[in-house]
Amino acid sequence: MIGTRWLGILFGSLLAALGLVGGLAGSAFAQAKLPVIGVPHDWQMGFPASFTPLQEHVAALHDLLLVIITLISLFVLALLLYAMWRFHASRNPAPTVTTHNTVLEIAWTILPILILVVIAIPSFRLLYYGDKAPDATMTVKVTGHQWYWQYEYPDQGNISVDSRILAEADRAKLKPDQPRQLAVDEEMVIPANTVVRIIGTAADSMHGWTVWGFGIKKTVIPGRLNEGWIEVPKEGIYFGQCSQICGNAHAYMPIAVRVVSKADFDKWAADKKKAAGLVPASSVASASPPANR
Ligand SMILES: [Cu+2]
Repeated sequence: MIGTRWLGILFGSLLAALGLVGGLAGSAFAQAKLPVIGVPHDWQMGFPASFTPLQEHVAALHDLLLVIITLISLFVLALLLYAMWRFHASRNPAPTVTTHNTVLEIAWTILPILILVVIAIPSFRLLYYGDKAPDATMTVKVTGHQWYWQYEYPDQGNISVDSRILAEADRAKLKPDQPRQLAVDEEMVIPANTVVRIIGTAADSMHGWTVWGFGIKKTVIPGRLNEGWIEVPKEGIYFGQCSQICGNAHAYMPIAVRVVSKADFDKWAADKKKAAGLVPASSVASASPPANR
């Protein structure tokens, strides 16, 4: 017979297990016109669609945890209802004085441990999977500023792009198919099907470089470099927002990523290099002055 005190202990340990579960879970315009892919839609529930392998793994772990959490919650609910019914004063006028049950106590210690191990294995695997990309093809350095983003490309001659939100009138004129408050003047441009290492830092306050559906949410911190990676198979335009309260224009530093073919990326990078005066002077005699320097 399960006493109410034991139920209290059981409930407490299950709540602790749930807390741990929660802690571990927790979680273009171009040469050719690109589709706007990574935007929220009306009546969406759950995660955004997965656009990178990393986000697919995040969604899979979330689904596993959801099943485990649901089963635990239903089990606890059933125990509570049973205890309320079975041990009601009218049905149980003389309460038992039993205080220990060794088998039960071992069971409610061992079972939560096993559940946590089952959760910890895929959780840690995912943490390390998203942590670093040893085989990255290229690197983009993301710097958060108050209040815009800067993208530098050390593998492309250190070209640099400042990315600022478009005023609504400009967006309607220049990028009407992109959502207001998310369209920027210059997107971060990366090639599709390429492992891109993201290193992030900040110039002033902390910012958060987060793109929905990419599975990446990097808090960028002045004086530090944080690393992550993305690989986006599908060409298109994706959006995100700063996810670290960083000051009074925090809401106005959206992130836009333009994923293009490798050929288009090379062309874009070459144009940027030329504009920044990063190719031999003889071949750019008529180049305009550096745009971003
Ligand atoms: Cu910010």
